[in-house]
Amino acid sequence: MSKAEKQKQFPKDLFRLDSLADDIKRNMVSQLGNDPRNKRKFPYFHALGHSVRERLIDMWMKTQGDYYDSMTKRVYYLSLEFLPGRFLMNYLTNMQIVDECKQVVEELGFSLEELEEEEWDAGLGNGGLGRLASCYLDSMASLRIPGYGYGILYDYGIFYQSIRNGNQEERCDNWRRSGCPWEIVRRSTLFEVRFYGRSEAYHNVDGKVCYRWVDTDNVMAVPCDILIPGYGGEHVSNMRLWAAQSSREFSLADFNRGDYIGAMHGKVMSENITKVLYPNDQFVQGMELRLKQQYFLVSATFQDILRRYLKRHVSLAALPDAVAVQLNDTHPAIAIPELMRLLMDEHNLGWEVAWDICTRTFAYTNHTVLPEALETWPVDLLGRLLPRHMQIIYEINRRFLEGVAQKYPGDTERLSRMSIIQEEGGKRVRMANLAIVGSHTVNGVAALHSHILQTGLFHDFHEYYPRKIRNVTNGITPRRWLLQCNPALSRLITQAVGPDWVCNLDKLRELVPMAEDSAFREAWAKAKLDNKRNLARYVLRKVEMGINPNTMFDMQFKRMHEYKRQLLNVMHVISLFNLIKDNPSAGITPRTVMVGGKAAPGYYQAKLIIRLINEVARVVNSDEDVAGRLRVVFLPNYCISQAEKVIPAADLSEQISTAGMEASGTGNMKFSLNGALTIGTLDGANVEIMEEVGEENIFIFGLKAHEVAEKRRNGYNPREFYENDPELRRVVDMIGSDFFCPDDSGLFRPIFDSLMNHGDFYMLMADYRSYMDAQSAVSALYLDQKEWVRKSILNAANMGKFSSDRSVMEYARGIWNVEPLEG
Ligand code: F58
Repeated sequence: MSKAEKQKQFPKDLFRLDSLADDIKRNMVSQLGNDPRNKRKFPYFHALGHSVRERLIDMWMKTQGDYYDSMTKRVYYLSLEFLPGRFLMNYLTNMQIVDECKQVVEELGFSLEELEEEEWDAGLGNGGLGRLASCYLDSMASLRIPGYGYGILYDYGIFYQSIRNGNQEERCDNWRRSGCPWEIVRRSTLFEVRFYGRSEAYHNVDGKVCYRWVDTDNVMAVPCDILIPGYGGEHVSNMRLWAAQSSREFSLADFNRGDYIGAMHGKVMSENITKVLYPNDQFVQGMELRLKQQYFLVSATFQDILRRYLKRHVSLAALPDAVAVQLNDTHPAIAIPELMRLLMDEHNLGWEVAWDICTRTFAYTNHTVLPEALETWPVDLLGRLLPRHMQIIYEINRRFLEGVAQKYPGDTERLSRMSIIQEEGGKRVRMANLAIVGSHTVNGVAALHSHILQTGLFHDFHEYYPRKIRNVTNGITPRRWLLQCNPALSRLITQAVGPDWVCNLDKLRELVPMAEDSAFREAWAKAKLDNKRNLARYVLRKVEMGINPNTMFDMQFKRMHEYKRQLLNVMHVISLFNLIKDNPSAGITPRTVMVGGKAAPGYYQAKLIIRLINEVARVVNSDEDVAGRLRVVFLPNYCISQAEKVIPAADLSEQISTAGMEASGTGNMKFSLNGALTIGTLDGANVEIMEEVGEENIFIFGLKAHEVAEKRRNGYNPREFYENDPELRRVVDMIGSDFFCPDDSGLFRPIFDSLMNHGDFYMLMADYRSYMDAQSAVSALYLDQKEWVRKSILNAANMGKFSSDRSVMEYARGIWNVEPLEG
């Protein structure tokens, strides 16, 4: 019996499906105080959620018990962000009870889809980094790897984006406003987290100088658990999110003075720590509150980790054999001095022993090479908020630099580059350097990115620690990103190759010969068309615009950022528009260009590009010559639940970042897995996608990473391209003129300037011509539907490598040194 079949048989009886309907009605009464005869959707969604979660609790407890019994090594995934999206369909899919549940819900008078739509996304992350964390939790649970996610329960997740008069507007995302059926809040299990105060030296009983952290301001951390079912529903992991709670109701001193509001102030301020997710993508803002969030997560998590560890161990010496901690970027890197503090100040270990434990416990994943996203904290700020940690960081740095100086005598420049403390421009702590020094392994997230870390950003460290920096290419979970989001295609694939692909994505390779079978191609094309029709209905509902499912759906959905080059996409749209206007009878491949993504609220240029897309859409969509051949849509509020609708409907996936700047990308993998063809640069994981699907099945264009670097070194002149390419000049001039903003003269001038007068940092001008050529090849191929569908099948068929199961196994074997539990 195959693994998938075994899993299919196992749990259904345990899930007590025959009593599901009764439990939903019972929960309507007991959890929500609602009359089940009152057929409102939200309370029914909620009651369904409770009834589903109840069915996982036993398995969850058993899983947690198994960890204790087997004394197995545990993996702690620390992340300031998780992006699970909605839970309902994820639970049902992984429990394999979607059809049964559908039937029960229908008998109660609802469709499953309408209840699904009642759920608000858990948007506790900005983009790729947070979603990756959620995919990895799914894989760890599915592979039976003892993993825990640790993060923050933000009251407000990533903001809700709407578009008014073409501009982005942000609204706060009060996602738990109406309650959340998935969380188990443990109000009586509190951990104290300390801030401020000072570090005090004292002599212990043996006369040794020790340090203690005193006069602190304290906040309580409340754990909130969310169950993470693996595929099959038998192994259920935990995601523990912390919420801040004041350590005292209010200041008695203030209250006694009659200052009631003053007395409440401290309480309100401390609970602010977990109020809101910072909405920046690829940019760090050095705010005190952000550092507080980071330490809050780390302190509460390590109290919990050590508490659990010390239940079964007497000495901390074996911590690295029982615990692996993965730092998701540098955001939780304050964990390194925190563990040192705990080991030395609270458990009386000496520096060398503590440092050895520490560096064998931590591993760090880097997700970016953009300088503005590399975290540094002013020494003043860190020293005020966490005085003892600052002391420890200095000592880590002193010992580290001693080693460096020994290896490279006299090389002071190298010393200052590698130092954890940056001296120039006011002293700051370089968190990436701290994370590298304090971890046994550092990894990039795609082959190219890891290579750039080794040879560029972290080159000094790579020379000093030749085996530390490695690669683990990102992956995505096939459960959510194919099985759940694309039932039409999943059904077809299961018919063709059996059900095992869900846990063994390499199985998709068996689809390769089927690409030559015309009946299979037809069925494949039909699934895509159905998905496009569904999306067209969604678009109509969301933005009141009709789109034609028989046109090519050309999509770019990701955070708005200049390096991702949504502007280059717009430039192509404008060129197509010009082509049609110049020759209204020209035969062009009809396209619907769709773009979606949030811009950080303070990122002016990204917001202006959103405005440009909307103005171009207005002009294009209202032009009679263009009608039926080109349409442009900006879909507001891109989020996980929207991605689940968009991705299955894509024909063309735009992955067009400036080479060398996108660490990996994971949207690229999701689109390709769902049968979209990629147009992209050789950046991030695109390189490996090309290797897997074959050069002939992907549209690659543009400068390569080393060429971008070379051009930057040798002096890049965007005007050269402007002067030599009349088509490009026309597009750029239209953007700079008032063509797209007749009522708001000069509106898009900053975009023109960025290309022409400020050096075109992202090299759109250099890549324009080759992008246009690649787009022409796309258009030509789309007219040959047989070939297009063939390539679409070959794309999905060759995506096995990009399963997060593969990534997680690489971490498990190569970095964490853990094996899946026997099952
Ligand atoms: C993303 N980083 C990378 N950071 O850009 C993307 O290429 C990669 O595929 C993905 O990580 C997963 O490895 C990313 O999403 C953030 O959003 C940070 C949030 C906090 C501030 C700094 C950026």
